[in-house]
Amino acid sequence: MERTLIIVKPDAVQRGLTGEIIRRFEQRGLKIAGMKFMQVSAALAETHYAEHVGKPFFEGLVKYITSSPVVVIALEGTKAVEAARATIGKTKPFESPAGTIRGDFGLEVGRNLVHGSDSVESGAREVANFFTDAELVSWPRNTDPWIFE
Ligand code: DAT
Ligand code: MG
Repeated sequence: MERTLIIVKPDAVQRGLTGEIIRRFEQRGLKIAGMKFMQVSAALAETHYAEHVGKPFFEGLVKYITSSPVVVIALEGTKAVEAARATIGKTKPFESPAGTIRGDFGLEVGRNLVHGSDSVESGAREVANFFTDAELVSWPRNTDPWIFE
């Protein structure tokens, strides 16, 4: 099943929004396949954000994501990537509509609370960057038949 990597970023963890953010994905029907609380190293941050190397905000982005612990979650479900991105909102919180995570809790692009993979390929790659196979669980959820047709 399609997977996406979610990161509850340092600002969201520090602000006590971890539960609220996970709740929104869980309520949507997305299923947790892996989850952990961790400190992201500079090396892992650079791998994760490799597509942004050389951009003016790259250094600040690595500093932000490594500044304090995060919660990383592998989510799966029908159209998991697109569904999670819609729940997250736009890259810039001030442009993000109310009802999205970034639109409800953020203002600035450098404090945008949560990461979600941007394509099916990125989802698979990013989940593998953060989780070993042994950390990912395939499990029958009792509500699956009521969420997945
Ligand atoms: P997203 O996180 O919505 O997938 P992205 O992949 O384009 O956005 O960029 C990754 C992160 O980099 C983003 O969450 C915040 C930061 N960023 C992106 N564009 C930026 C900009 N113009 N100025 C400052 N930070 C930016
Ligand atoms: Mg992105």
